[in-house]
Amino acid sequence: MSILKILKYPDPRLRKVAEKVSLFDKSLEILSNDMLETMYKENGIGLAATQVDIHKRVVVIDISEERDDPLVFVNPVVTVLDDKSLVPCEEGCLSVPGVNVEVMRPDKVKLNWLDIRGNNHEMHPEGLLTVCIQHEIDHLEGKLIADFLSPLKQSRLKKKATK
Ligand code: GNR
Ligand code: NI
Repeated sequence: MSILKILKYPDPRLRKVAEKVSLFDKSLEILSNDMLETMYKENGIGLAATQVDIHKRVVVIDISEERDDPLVFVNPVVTVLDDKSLVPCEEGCLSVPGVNVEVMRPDKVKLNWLDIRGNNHEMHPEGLLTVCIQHEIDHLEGKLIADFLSPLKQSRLKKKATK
């Protein structure tokens, strides 16, 4: 297994839109294991392939207290079931160190994904998993929590990150 390098804001590679996975081979298993190892080393609760400069729709998450419940989501899709039910969360990001941003996200969603063998799954996530999977899918679309800040705070953050 290997630790991968995490891209940091404002690296333009974080803005690429990731491509769907269509090949369920050994390299996908290696990528997801390397992403999990990298996430654990950095004490994150999630990581999107985009953050390690791999532009494929692969996400890993572990929201357990014991850090012993690794989850892998390939081609994850969230469908909002009730667009009026929003929850606030103070979100951090390994690619945007030093900031926490309060983001409002839909709370009632359906999640569809494939596992590393290419089998379909569906669930109705709850709590932190609902927030985290949406944060990770944002990465796959090239979106960052910095984008939720006011223009003034964004320019201050960019100055700080590039000086
Ligand atoms: O470690 C992380 N914590 C976190 C907290 C609240 C909402 C989302 C997250 S994800 C983040 C790791 C990360 O940057 N994933 O892309
Ligand atoms: Ni992030």
